[in-house]
Order: sequence, then C-alpha cells, then structure tokens
Amino acid sequence: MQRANSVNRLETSYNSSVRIVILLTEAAHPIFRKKTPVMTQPVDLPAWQALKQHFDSTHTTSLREHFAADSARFDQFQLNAAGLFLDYSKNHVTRQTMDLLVQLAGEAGVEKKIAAMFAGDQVNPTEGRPALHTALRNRSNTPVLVDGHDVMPDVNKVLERLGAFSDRVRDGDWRGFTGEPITDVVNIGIGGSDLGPVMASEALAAFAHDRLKLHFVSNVDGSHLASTVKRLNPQTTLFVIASKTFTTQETLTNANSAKQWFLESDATQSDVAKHFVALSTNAERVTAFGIDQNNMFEFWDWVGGRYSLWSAIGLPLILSIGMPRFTQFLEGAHAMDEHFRRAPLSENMPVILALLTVWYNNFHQAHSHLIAPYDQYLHRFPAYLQQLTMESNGKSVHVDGSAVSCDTGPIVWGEPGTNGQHAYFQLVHQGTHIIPTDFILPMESLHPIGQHHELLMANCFAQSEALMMGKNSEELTLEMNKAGASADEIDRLTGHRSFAGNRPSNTIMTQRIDAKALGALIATYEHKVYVEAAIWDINPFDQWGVELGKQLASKIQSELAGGKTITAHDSSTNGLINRALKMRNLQA
Ligand code: G6Q
Repeated sequence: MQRANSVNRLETSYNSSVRIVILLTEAAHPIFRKKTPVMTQPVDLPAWQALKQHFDSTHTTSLREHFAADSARFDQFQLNAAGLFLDYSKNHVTRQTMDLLVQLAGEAGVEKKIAAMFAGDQVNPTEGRPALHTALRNRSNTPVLVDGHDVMPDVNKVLERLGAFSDRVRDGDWRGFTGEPITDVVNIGIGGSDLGPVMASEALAAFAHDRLKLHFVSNVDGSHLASTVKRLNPQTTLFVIASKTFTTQETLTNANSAKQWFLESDATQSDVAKHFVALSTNAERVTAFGIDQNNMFEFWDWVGGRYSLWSAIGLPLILSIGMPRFTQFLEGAHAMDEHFRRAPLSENMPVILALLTVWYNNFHQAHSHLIAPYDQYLHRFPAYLQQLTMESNGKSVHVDGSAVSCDTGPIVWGEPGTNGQHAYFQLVHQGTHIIPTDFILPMESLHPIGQHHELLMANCFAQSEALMMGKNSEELTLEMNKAGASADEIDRLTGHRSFAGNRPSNTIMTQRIDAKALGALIATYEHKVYVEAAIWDINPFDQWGVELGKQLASKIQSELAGGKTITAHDSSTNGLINRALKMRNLQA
C-alpha cells in the first residue's frame, strides 16, 4: 500500500473496464494506525470550552422563560438575506450563546475557509480538488481561477450551449427520428445526478413547459425504468444520461436498457443521436457509450456530485423552466453566495444556521434535524438536503486524517407540512428526542384557491408555537374544566395531554417559491453544511464511505452470476448469497 498525504491508496479494478481507487483513511478503528492530530481539535478551542460551561449554566432556562425575559427577542434573533427571512428566536440561545458561537466560528477559521472555497483553493484535499459550485452561478462573471485558468468562459460557454439546446427542444425544433417534437424527457442518473434535478424541477413545476414531461429514473431496480418507459413513445422521448464519472453502474445499466428499449422500436443506431444526450465530465466514456460529443454537455471535476445542479446536470430543469428562469435560479444562489462571503459572521444566514446546528448537535446532544417545508412543490427538498448534509458531513476523521473527538453531521429528514403533522410530528412534540426543526414557508401560493394558503400558513406558525410553548398542566386543567371534565378525568389524563414544549425551531419565509428564491434557499443550505464542516474540521466534499459498497457489489454480482457455492465472505453474507442462488434456482 502506498501512502498519499494522510491516506492510504489502494487501487483495484472491477468489471475489467472500471478502475476504482480507494483511499483508506486512518480512522478511529483499531485496524488503522491512529494519526496524531495536527490541528487543534474543535473541542479544545477556547470558545468550545466556554460554550460547554455556558450550556451547563443555561440549559435549564426554557424557551418560554427566554421570551418572557425579553419582549424584543423576535427582533433580536432574525436575519434577511437574498429574499429569505429567518426567524431564529425560538432557539435555546441568548445573546451570549450567539456571541460564543460566533467566537467559535472565528476560532475555527470559518472566514478564511469561506474565502478559500470561493478562491478555488483545494478545499477537498482527499480528492485534490477545489469545490467551485459557486463559480457555476457567478453572475458577476469575475474570474475564478483553477490552476491559474479562469473557468468562467468555460462555464458561460456550456450555459450557452445548454440554452440553445433547450430552446430547440422546447420550441419543438429538435425532432425525434420520425420528425415529431419531443414530448417526454427521461433523466437517467443517481445520487447527485438525480436528487438535485428532481427536487428543483418538482419545486418549480408551476413554471414547467406545457408539452415537455419530465421523468427521472435512478434506481437500478428494473421496475423503475420499466414503469417509466411503459407509457412513453420512443419517437418523442429524449433520454438525458447524467453521470459525472460515466462509470456509475446503476446509471450505465439503466442507460443501456433505455437504449435497448429505444432500438427495439423502429429506430436505428443512427437515430440514437436525436434521442440521447449526456451530461458528464468524462468525454471518453460518453463516446464509448455511443453518444456523440456534440450531444454531450460537460462539467468539471471541481463540481461535486451533490453540488452539481447548477452545472450541465441542471439540463432537465432548464428543459422544463427554460434558460431565462434557470438564469434567475442561478441569480438567487449568487445573491446568497455574495451574502455568505461578505456578511459578518454574526449576521450571516448560513453561518447562523450552521452554528445553531453545532449548538444542538454537540452541546444539547440533539442529533436529528427536521426539515418541514410548508409548500407542496418542495416535497423533495428534505430528501435532497438529506444527501447534501449526510453525504457531506457524515465523517469520522478531521481533514488531517485524525479521528474526530466530537459528533459530526446530524441525521436530516422531513416531509412537507401539513402532512407531517398527521404522521411523525407527535414524536417531535411529545417524544423523548429533541429535534430542532426548520420550517420553510412562502407567503404566496402559486395556486391561490379559497383559504388554502391561509390555512397552510396558520398551521406552520401553530406548529412552531406549539413546539415551543407546549401545554402545561395548569393550561390543560383550565381547558378540561371548561369542557366539563371531572377532576378524576383531569387527573388521569394530565400526564398524557400536557406537554413541556421547549422544542426549538427556525422559520424561513420567502415571498413565493420561484426560481430565484429556490436558488437562494439551496445555496443557504449548501453553505450551512460547509460552515458546519469548517467548525468540525472535516472534509464535506468527499464521500469515501459510499465507495466500499460499490466495490463489494461488483464482486457479489459476479458471484451471483457464477452459480457456485460462495465461501469467500463472512458466514452471514455467504449464507445470504447462497440462499439467494438457491431461491433463484441458480446454484449448481
Ligand atoms: C455526490 C456523490 C454521488 C454521485 C453519484 C452519481 O456527491 O458523489 O451521489 O453523485 O454516485 O455519480 P455519477 O454522477 O458519477 O454517476
């Protein structure tokens, strides 16, 4: 094994065509030699220590008490940026808490790290890359240098090509092999090449093109592709094969089957060019798959998969909402980028959101974070944030490869309100876990019908109020008395029907969920994740944890095809594979 910086490099190959490189970090596990930390551990920073003491002396003060003590609390704990309004007053914080948290950000070098990301420094050292999703939406067009090369002309050139192509498809000028305009677009991709485009095109579905219907196939389960193409006409279907590496097995398997489905119609090989385009960094593999380079829209390895929605990976969204609206989407994100890089830490929305997460995750031991958008169009937003947050900050080693001594990324989950209220909110209100919640609410509905939106808004405000206030036994007794309950009944039910409240939340409001607001909202969370990582001193831009499963799956795939009794794994994995071979009548 060869040493490479703080990691060990192991190269292996599978499927004879795909070569993967695994970098094994020297993590906390005893099989790895422990590294001596180079940096000061976050837990050793003076502000971290001060926050610990501050927590001990303040955590018994309830949110009700905080509000009772300060009538201007709402005005004190709020921010406006890039069209978003944040109320963070319903959190377990005082002015001193926020000052100490901001001090922590300062001591962790957050300002420098923000500048480093925008400057194109190698903020992803384990992959030796910058992370420049901000360059993709750099509407001011100031030069952004990667190895001395300004990437902005390349970014703008691809945006122009995407615009020209999407105009042709949207106008009906791009025709299928029988001369018909395209009616259906199927994006084939997974992870970062799927979740962003799905989420954003759902979020902006109100602005979708009338004729073009979008479909997304990600799962290698054949049912996903089969059920999608079942209702489609090959003559009017455009496949967008989205893969940064163009080596992802699920995507290539789905893409090959889609091509087969297409060629099983009256189409010939030469018609593929009219129905297949690729979004990738890997021109060689795109060509090998049979897609003409004229039909390839490129991006670059300094764009992380889960940060790639702003690149060519956004093509399905561009096809749906058109280039002018996609430009507004970029502008919204750029406005948040400008706020993030220029606002002082104490007035910086992504920084404040990140600090609150650190406060709950590392001091209150609240390791789960709920995203509750009160907007049906944002129904895939929690799933998108799940990848953004958990793939980025699900790490156990610091940037220098030493084991972390504090908890890192929390578990992120959610569903749109009001649906969540009739499902899991019970646990959020009365369960034993404290689950900090982000409520997201537009002021205007894109479909104003009767009193629907007023009801939606009322529910959103009611939930954050109920989470904070709860209902104490006096209030419950009063309420039950009024309803004519007997003293016995009140006594019997008080424990069940009263609840402490004291559950924290943020509320983010915007005028409406349009392209600009969505861009700003996504960028807020991207930067929040980055600040958290900066404080925990972890690399948010790699995802080595995903690689091992991919490697093992290839090996097991050939074992499943071989039909021989398997003994190479642990007894459970051997047992499962052998059982599967038997159940599928494949064992010799
Ligand atoms: C995202 C991850 C991962 C990636 C998928 C698809 O940051 O790297 O989710 O996007 O594995 O990869 P390809 O785009 O290379 O097919």
